[in-house]
Amino acid sequence: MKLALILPPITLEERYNRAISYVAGSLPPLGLLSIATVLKNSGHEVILLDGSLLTLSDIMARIEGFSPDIAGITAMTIMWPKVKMLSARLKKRSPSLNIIVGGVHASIVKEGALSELPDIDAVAWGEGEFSLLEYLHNFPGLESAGPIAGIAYRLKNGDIVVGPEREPIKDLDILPIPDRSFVELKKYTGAFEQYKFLPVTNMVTARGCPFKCTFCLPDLLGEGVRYRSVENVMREIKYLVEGLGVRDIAFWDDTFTLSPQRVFSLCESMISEGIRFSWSCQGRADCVGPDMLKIMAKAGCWKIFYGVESLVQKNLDTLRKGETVEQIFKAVGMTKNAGIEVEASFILGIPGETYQDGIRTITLAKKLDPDYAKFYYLSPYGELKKEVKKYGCFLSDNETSFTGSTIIFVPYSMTKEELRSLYNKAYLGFYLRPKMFLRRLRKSFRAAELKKSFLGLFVLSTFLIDYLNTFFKRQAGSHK
Ligand code: B12
Ligand code: SF4
Repeated sequence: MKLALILPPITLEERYNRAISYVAGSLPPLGLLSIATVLKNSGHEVILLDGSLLTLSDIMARIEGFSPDIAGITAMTIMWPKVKMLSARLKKRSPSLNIIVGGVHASIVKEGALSELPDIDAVAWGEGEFSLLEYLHNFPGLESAGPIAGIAYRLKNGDIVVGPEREPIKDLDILPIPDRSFVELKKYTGAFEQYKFLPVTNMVTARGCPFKCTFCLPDLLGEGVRYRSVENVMREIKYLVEGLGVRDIAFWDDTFTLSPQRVFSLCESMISEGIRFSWSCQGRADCVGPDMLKIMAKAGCWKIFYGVESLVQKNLDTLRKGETVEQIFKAVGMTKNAGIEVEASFILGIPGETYQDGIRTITLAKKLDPDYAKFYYLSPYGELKKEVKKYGCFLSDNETSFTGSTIIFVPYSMTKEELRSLYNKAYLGFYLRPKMFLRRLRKSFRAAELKKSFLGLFVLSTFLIDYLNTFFKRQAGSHK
């Protein structure tokens, strides 16, 4: 069977916002890579078209040349309208092309996608490797195939066959290592804070997260956490570093530091096998300790990302983050002591958060002093989305606005102007500090870092312009 796996065309400006797009970047779509490899190994002919790098006309031209039987489209929420547009274009070009949609947003809406998107034939939720394999196995005889786990599909008479839940893949080692020949690795530069050295790429060593933060979707790929074995992870690292010349790996596990024992084993293997590369990962403040951080640094870890969210305890509790402000300060201090850089992200506009709370988070963020800080407006996903209207004004249901860089929710506890002013104040206050200038100056001896510094300054100037604009408008308003 011939299959084209597609991430819809989306620019960095559409993914984030104009200002952030200058320092943003993208890395390969790991979900599609994993699926492509499983299908290829089963004898299917597969191409992967990544709309982070390709335009709509590039994609249509590649489809024209390849003439697939099936198109599999992936999408996060922000890409959902693009799926609608792309599926319509594809169907118009070739009415017999079968279109299946999967990924994050499809896993939220499940069979509802079939009524939302008239041009798609099927939708898959959760892990896609074996669902899609089974779908292909039954294709083109779907009319008599019966339910397929993890998939809902349309019959010719318009009826919909909804399959049961698919069991999460228990042993991740049965999955092949994602074959990077489906993409041009060197074309991906990653965002500012995603690499220290180029070429950089991404991989995952586990799936799932045991925590239940209200704004998140921890069970997307199935409940609970599943780990790949250390040997299996090491094979992928060697393939990337020794085989493909990758110098930096971003581990995209939800919480890489979840199991201390496993982190130790992984780091010990990286050290003893002498593979030279830098890497970064995502951690939680309550899942790190000094010994763990020390061995991570020794194994090449240069940065840990912490989703801090807020530095006001009541707001952390509202989000059911399960961490204390004290733990966050301690974890960041320990990470820096181990010689690892820190990236922290913060959410502004949490239900019940006041303007003063926001100011306190910004002030404390400066005290916390991570190397990189990102500030987001609350984009309610998960549990919070269902009840968000209880806590404030929900300004837009349009999926494209769920970027975290657009205001779509304003809690009753502050005004929209206050929220916007907090966002600009946060970026300007955090980055326009002598300490940050000195830090960047020290790094800027390397060409890649110098470029980052210039782009960073440019982005800050756009925040400054927006801040001044809002300030003068408010002044003019108060003189009327
Ligand atoms: C790494 C990561 C990032 C990275 C890079 C993301 C990127 N740009 O691609 C960074 C740090 C930059 C990032 C940023 C953001 N992220 Co993010 N991120 C992740 C994370 C942790 C891992 C993604 C991943 O690669 N997973 C591993 C692969 C194997 O899984 P997968 O892609 O889902 O694919 C599987 C299935 O979905 C399915 N599948 C996928 N596609 C298809 C297609 C077909 C046809 C089929 C059949 C099946 C199928 O099969 C695959 C294999 O089993 C996820 C959480 C998670 N655990 O997935 C969040 C996640 C994707 N991010 C999320 C969010 C909200 C964001 C932000 C908007 C945060 C914010 N500011 O508010 C930003 C903005 C992103 C942007 N604008 O592009 C949400 C998405 C929510 C949503 N409804 O869209 C997630 C789910 C986390 C959460 N909050 O719950 N993110
Ligand atoms: S925010 Fe992080 S810790 Fe919380 S549920 Fe999501 S992935 Fe897990």
